Amino acid sequence: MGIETAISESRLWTLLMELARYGATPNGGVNRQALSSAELGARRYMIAWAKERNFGVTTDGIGNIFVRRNGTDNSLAPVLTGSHLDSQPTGGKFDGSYGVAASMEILAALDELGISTRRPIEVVSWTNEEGCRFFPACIGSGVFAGAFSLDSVLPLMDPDGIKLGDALAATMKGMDLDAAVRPASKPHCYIEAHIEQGPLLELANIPIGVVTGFQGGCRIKVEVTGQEGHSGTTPRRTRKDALFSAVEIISALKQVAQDQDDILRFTVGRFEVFPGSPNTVPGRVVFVIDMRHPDNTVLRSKADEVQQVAMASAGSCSVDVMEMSYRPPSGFQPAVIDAIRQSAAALGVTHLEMTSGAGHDAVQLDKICPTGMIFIPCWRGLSHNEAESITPEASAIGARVLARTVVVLADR
Ligand code: HGY
Ligand code: MN
Ligand code: MN
Repeated sequence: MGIETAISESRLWTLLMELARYGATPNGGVNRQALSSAELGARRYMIAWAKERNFGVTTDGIGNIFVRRNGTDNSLAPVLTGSHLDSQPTGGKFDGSYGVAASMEILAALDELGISTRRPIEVVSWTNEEGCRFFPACIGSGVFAGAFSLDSVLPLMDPDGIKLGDALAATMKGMDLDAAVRPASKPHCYIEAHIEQGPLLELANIPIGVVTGFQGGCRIKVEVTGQEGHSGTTPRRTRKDALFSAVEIISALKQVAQDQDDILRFTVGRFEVFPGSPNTVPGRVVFVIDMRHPDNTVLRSKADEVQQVAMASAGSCSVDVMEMSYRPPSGFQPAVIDAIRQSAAALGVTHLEMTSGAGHDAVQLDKICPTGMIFIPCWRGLSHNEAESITPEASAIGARVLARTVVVLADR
């Protein structure tokens, strides 16, 4: 009997709704930011769920959670699957938590059927995937993959000046896993199931996306400096209004980002005005650009253009442009994505090959082991929005393809 037969749509939906209670917002979404008390609630739920079923639970120095189901040969590297529990401030119930819940459902289904796998299987929840509270994104998976050192991320601060190290210490205390440190070992492979966060699968009416790679992305911080002044007395001709200059810069950059084929993704999601008093001319404005494109040459040249355009549009203010992160487009190795394709075919499920517009922890894992992703459709492609939604049926189809893929790889 194939593992997919024991994947329960209702049990998985219940798990998703249980996780959605942590950080639930009145508009039906979640505010479960990394290392917050709301996220700790979801972490503790996941740990309790695992312990009730006698799975091993460990953590590491950055607070990633690993739930382990042993195989017949535990000397072998595990198959790792999962995603993240942290969310955007006005996030949806399924971004990240779908991949964690679907992976947990696989362990439950394996136990229900009494199936043993050769390799151990580990379900992971990564710390700080979103990168909105603590920048950069994917810190937990990045430390695990060796892209960031733990020492370099602990001093990072959130917008309120809280250190990542301090928030992590509170979360570690709350998880009560001090004695359960995961022994350092590379996974055999990593598979992540995630909602598409875009419209393609729903538009094509196809239930499964086989993710072949990622578009590139960069974050650029722009600081505009003018001169604070009295709003009632400072004449226009002597003003150095940082807000007006920032608006000029963003309007000019919007033109630069206006590509004909609507492939470039250009967003200014954070915009801060200082001192923020209605009767003081703004002396400083800081905003962050998130820009993405599947072609590295285009992305690189657009990122370079930001500097030139900002200087040219700053008027009487000065401007400082800092490239905070740059990640070129990448593609997955064939091993895992071939296994996903074969699982979808074996289950008679149509799939669409696609690159991911969003970043995911899989980008980090791809650096250390064969990696792949499975997408499921979400309503109108909406995500990073409280109205984010999926159907129980779509959720189960994704979990069945994930389950078959995980078991096939765990028996290799
Ligand atoms: O920003 C991203 O692409 C991811 O959803 N955190
Ligand atoms: Mn996500
Ligand atoms: Mn996200």
